[in-house]
Amino acid sequence: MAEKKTFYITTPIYYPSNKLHVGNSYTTVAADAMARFKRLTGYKVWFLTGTDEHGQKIQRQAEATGKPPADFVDEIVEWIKELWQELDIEYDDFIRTTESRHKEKVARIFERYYEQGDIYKGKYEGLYCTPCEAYWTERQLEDGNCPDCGRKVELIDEEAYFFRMSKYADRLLKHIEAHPEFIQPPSRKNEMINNFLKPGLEDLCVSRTSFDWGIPVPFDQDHVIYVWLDALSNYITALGYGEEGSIYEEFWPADVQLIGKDILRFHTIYWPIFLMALGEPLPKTVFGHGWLMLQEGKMSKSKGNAIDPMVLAGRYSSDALRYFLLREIPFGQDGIFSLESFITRINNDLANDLGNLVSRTLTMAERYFDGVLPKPSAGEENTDQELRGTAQNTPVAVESAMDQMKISDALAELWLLVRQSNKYIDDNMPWNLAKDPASRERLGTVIYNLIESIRFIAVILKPYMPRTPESIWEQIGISGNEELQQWESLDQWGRMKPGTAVRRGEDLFPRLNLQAEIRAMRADKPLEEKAAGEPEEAEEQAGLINLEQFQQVDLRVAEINSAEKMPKSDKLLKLEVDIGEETKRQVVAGLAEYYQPEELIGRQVLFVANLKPVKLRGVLSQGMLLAATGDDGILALTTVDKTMAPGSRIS
Ligand code: ME8
Repeated sequence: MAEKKTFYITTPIYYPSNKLHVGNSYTTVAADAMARFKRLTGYKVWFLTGTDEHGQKIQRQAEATGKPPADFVDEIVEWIKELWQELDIEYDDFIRTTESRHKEKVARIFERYYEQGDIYKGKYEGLYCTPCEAYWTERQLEDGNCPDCGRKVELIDEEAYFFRMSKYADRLLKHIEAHPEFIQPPSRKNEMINNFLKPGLEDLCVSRTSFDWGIPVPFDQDHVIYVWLDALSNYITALGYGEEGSIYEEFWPADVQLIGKDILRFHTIYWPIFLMALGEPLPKTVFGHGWLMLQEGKMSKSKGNAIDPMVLAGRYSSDALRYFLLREIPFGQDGIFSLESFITRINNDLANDLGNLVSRTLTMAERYFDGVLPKPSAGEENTDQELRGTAQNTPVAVESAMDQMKISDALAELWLLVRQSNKYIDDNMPWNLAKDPASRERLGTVIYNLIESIRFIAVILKPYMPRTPESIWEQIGISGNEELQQWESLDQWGRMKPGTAVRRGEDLFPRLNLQAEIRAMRADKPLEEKAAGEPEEAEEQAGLINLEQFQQVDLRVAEINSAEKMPKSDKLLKLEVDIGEETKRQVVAGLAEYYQPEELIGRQVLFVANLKPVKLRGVLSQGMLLAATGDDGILALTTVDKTMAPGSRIS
């Protein structure tokens, strides 16, 4: 058997300086979707994430809480791991830079640089931004502040080791120019070349002496290794770089190193030079994605304007959050996170498009075929061909988008199939086919095709939303059939077995009330809690009505005395109903497609008695019968479950 192709993907290792926000989750969710996609499509994947635990910033933060740095980071790292579990991040390894497997290798790497003359001792007198852990020159500052984060820089003056960056600058420039895929998206490449490489690379200070929370320089214990040299090495130390029999040979160089554009300089200038000095190959692609912004600007752990992904996933499900992050923002560009756009995506894409497709289809399969998947007929009509064509093209289109790291486009491709399937229902109107026994075979074909299309959708959806397909598989009766959940099973349309038991489950994504969600989240309390504490405000907030408003509707039991078809109308019936008043009410109702006039006589139905009379086709209608309408267009009158005196109030 041929060896599987490998795929190594990394995220930045996060500072455990504070809980992570939805912006940090964005990188990790995107990396997870890529990793899952590659696993699904047959690659042997290694997905690495972790935490960057040393440095002055963490030491200061720990001091501020009165905890030793090691205890301080332990707590946050625990939280981060829980978050990744909550968001279904399926990493293969989680590296902490405080682990000895990392520290020992970084010390050896530093020693080697020193021995081969890449590092020399000197004195650093200059500027430093602690939140970014970055050195700056006077010329690079913006309005006297750090050009990256806009915060104050500090003047430091200490003995330090320096790395001879300039020695490798030309080689790096050549590499970047010869490998257009190295810095992605391409727009970021020129920024690096023009702002940093062309003006000439200065040697980089790679040790500090004014604090001790770091990896000591092995031959000069007053120094700790600069946190970025320490951190960047994680991508190879985690693979066991330098160890006999490690997976390093198998997975390095990385296929994709995913980062935010804020740390592109470290990953496309320092990191490749550190690797060149070790004689190791460079990662194939460093992809700098855009920022997830709030309306008021960039989200940041230290600005205190961060949105807690744990709260969002807890309230709306991790699948919904993952979908939003991956779908809303074209990968690479900046995008705005707002609750409005999040809820709108849930309602439109997940509840209306996907959720309705599944619930309508399964309801019809239960109603018309007792939950047993019918057999499709041999022939195909135009709508069948369209649906099948879209379904068969979708895996190809999704894979091509993913290969170009266009995650949002991949989901857009998948949604074409979701929408095409909904259109297929509307085009074929199964509820009409169900009325005519001669159309039974056609009805079976339509239901079969819908379920097969839903299977395609669920298989492709899995890397992006790992939980939802499980529920779909359950509903379409293939949760025990792993073969039908595989990517390979999409090579052929029609693999669902007729006779499979299918069963409608809970709605995948109930629709949400936007206003209620906005108010509840603003109050930063779950809606239920709020409603209990401040009833009036909560009701108004949630778009609810109070009892008084409800009682303005005069609801009665109406008994149908007579019913007849309205002339020249296929839809309307003219009824006479008794609501306990002296004179009977005349009502025009759109029931003709669902009921024969004679079967209505004598029925007791719920009735709105104080609706303003209107004329329909010139006939006066004095009230309204209440009926339930199903997603599939089925209509059912609402009745009382005991015989009541006509006119009885409903409250
Ligand atoms: O920089 N939108 O760690 P960090 C999108 N430890 N992504 C965002 C974001 C936002 N608003 N805010 C943060 C570090 N990110 C270093 C990395 S790697 C060897 C060391 C993401 O905790 C983005 O990927 O500050 C960014 O690069 C990363 O979080 C920074 O996380």
